[in-house]
Amino acid sequence: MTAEAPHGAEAPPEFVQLLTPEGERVEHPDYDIDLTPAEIRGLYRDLVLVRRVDLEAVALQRQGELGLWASLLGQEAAQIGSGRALTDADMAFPTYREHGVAWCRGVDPVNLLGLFRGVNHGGWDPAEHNFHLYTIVIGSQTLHAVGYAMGIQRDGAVGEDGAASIVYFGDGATSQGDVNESFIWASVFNAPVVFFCQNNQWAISEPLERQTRIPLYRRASGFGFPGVRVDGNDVFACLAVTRKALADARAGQGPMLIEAFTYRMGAHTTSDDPTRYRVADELEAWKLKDPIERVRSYMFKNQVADQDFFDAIDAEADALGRDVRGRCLALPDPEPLAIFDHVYAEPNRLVDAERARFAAYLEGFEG
Ligand SMILES: Cc1ncc(C[n+]2csc(CCOP(=O)(O)OP(=O)(O)O)c2C)c(N)n1
Ligand SMILES: [Mg+2]
Repeated sequence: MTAEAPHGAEAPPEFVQLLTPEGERVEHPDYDIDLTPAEIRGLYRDLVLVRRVDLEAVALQRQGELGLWASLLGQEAAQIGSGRALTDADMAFPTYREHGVAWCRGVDPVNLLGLFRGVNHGGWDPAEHNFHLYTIVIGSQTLHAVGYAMGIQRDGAVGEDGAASIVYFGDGATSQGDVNESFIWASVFNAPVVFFCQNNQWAISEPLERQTRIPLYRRASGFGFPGVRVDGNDVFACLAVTRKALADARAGQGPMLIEAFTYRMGAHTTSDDPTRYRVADELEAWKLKDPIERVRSYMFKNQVADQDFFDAIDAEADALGRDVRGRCLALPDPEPLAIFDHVYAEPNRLVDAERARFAAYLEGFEG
């Protein structure tokens, strides 16, 4: 340890990896997983298709068709691996970047685009997909997820056939009070919740070293529950670790923090220009750890798929891109008064008054 090394940073971070960037399968004593060739092909398909939807969304924003888009580029494995670990009964709480998890929950990508086009106010029914609405207020969804998990506990929906909640947040979010408070509640109530932190190294232009002096997963021990760092660009490892954390949570073993160590390969959002604050070398180094390439090379080397399969997936991705684009452009503009719908489940006097005032204002344009 040098004089400059931060306290608590003595031990090298542990890192669960099952597939190297070169596509070599490696063993892990705690988190191994047996995947059939069909399951591996399914994961590869998911990764490619969500990347394609994301690419189309960025292009649509650049063409003025979306107001904004937060790209998931580089984070596909973290999202597909964890998303495919969920059962139908589990509940997921996303940020604004979890398009891959939304895909796993069966949310139509056009609904996501509609939100960023400003023509829907969330677009999907959280109860139908067990996937909550996107959350822009950094970290707030961690409290919602813990509250939901405590509800699961009180409903007695525990055990093998029970449910757990999982909440997604970024490295920057770990500095929020909400996230730290949610850790405390989860810990002392032993709530069935998995904290899934995608450490993509950046919070807009703030680098990881402005959030923490110790690896993020080690924060969990101070709150009294386990934490683990997983290779966030390794879809097998993300699946294995999340599956175990969810099973433990359902079985009554309480919360777990998973730090998926990954990289935001694109801009923070389409409003951001990362060349202003990070060097090109960094991106080049992470390109070598691409989450899709390693699965592809593993599949090739192990005859899990042939060229026809890869060609078919590429064709499917192109067709999906075209379909999503077409349906996005065809989305109708909403009724102006629809913004007041679904604010509360029950009638609300304040919202009713605002609706009436806005309706009167709109009538001023008629005739
Ligand atoms: C409470 C709150 N503060 C600030 C912001 C502005 N903001 C939007 S995204 C962001 C950075 C989040 O970084 P991180 O948690 O690492 O997630 P990432 O975008 O990298 O996925 C900030 C500060 C916000 N949306 N909410
Ligand atoms: Mg981040």
